[in-house]
Amino acid sequence: SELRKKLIDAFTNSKEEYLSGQHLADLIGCSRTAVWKHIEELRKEGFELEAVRRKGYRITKTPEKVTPDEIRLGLKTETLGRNIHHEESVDSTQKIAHRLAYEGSPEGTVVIAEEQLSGRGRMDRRWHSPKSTGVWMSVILRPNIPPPKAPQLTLITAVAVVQAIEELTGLTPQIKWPNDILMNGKKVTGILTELQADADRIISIIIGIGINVNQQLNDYPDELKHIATSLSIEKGEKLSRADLIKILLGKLENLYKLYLDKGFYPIKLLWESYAVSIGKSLTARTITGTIYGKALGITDDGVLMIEDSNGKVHHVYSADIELDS
Ligand code: BTX
Repeated sequence: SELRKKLIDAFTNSKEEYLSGQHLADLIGCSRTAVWKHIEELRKEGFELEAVRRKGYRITKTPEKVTPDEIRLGLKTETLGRNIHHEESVDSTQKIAHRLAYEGSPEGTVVIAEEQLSGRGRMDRRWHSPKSTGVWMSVILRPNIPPPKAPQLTLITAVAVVQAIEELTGLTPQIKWPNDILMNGKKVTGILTELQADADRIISIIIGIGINVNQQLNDYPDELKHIATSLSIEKGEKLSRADLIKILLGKLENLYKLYLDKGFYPIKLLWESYAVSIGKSLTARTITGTIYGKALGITDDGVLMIEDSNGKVHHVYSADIELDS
């Protein structure tokens, strides 16, 4: 609202000095009760305010937002993130990115939301995306590749996310084929790759990336508490989502260029160096059935190879993987 904007401006101009309720009321032209109400609203939005008798209010902490300005500041990419849509609350950033792609938004367009009300995973599963704690982002790419190669983009993105997390935290996550990124065996990131394509040509690829950044264990619903983690839980400190996004867009752009230039092979080597599943016994649930066996690796196209107990090698294009313990 207009009053809220004036209130924020007043605090911005006060440069951390205390502002009394009466002074604020005069500045923004409302009653002291109204000032108090707006201050309560700010607290609900994530601001922390200190109130000291006879002195007034002071903002001690702002909610960490990822505004386009904050992301563009210092961004080193040529195309990725040059066009940013930032939303407060959406169903799913994928939905918005699909519409933008359809309407012709350029390659590198990024949709970021503070919160997703129905963030989605693969096969209509849900992705828990609480307010201002994670990176909920969709990236539009328009590679000139045939549709069957699209899953490679998931693997490229996984490598980019791992490299970005490494740079930001100094910790190295692991990749579980095809799209899970794990720290200490728990999921810190999910990747969802979707397509708009003709029979023989990709029109656009929408890459959805969900990274848990500042959630604490109690922020997760019970069913996720033992399978999910966040960068903050692993690192033991709060981290900047804007920095993570900037680093990630840089890594993704570099790997994407490498891929368009040299093909999937160099990506495959990087991917394998982070993969947790290679050489392990696992269960793969696919649409056509369940395969038990040992993961041999991925093909040059990014397809998972599993050897079953009869020595038969299965090529798996899409599945849920459970590592046998
Ligand atoms: P997935 O199908 O591999 O994983 C979904 C499963 O992961 C859920 O069934 C649940 O068990 C678990 N899960 C849900 N939320 C979380 C979470 N926050 N942390 C860890 N585990 C969780 C993975 O699908 C792909 C997720 C992509 C999310 C991005 S966010 C931006 C974009 N917009 C959108 O709607 N989806 C993508």
